[in-house]
Amino acid sequence: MRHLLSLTAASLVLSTLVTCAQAHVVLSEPKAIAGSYYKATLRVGHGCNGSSTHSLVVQVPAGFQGAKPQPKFGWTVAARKAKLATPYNSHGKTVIDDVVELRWVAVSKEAALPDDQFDEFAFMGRLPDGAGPMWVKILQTCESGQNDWSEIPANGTSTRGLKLPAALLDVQPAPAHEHHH
Ligand SMILES: [Cu+2]
Repeated sequence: MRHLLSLTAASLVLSTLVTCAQAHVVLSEPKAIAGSYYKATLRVGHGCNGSSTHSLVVQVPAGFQGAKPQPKFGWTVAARKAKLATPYNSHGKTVIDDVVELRWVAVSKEAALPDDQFDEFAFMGRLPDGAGPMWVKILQTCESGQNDWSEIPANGTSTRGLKLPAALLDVQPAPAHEHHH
């Protein structure tokens, strides 16, 4: 009986940990094709140690072009532009500054996202032509405390063992297409 009880307790702790890892701030579509238009949906699975989320500041990763946020009822959204280190070409024009940061803020205490609920915050844009991992850093601020989702593994893309990993987007090579002459 004693054994059974402690086993149950252990599996409860384990399932809490697993739930949390899956409930970080993650992209609901973590894979996309290079050069495509992509809707990035950030899923916020929990608050900060039980406290409600009232703002989210998202660093648009370098190479993600023309980021445009989806408005959200109950939240203000703002986009900040900056000069790009690497300008890019879009529809025959050179883009030298672009959106680098998006910020959602709950308009009231009531609009904040409770810890026991989840929600999604989305933006769209064009992915670069080159494949590879893209990391989206997010600062989640709560009524009390904050989570800085900005850890990136030293190598590879496994976030195992990281406490506050950035959200990973796996940009995959575009399939070779037929040439029409
Ligand atoms: Cu978590």
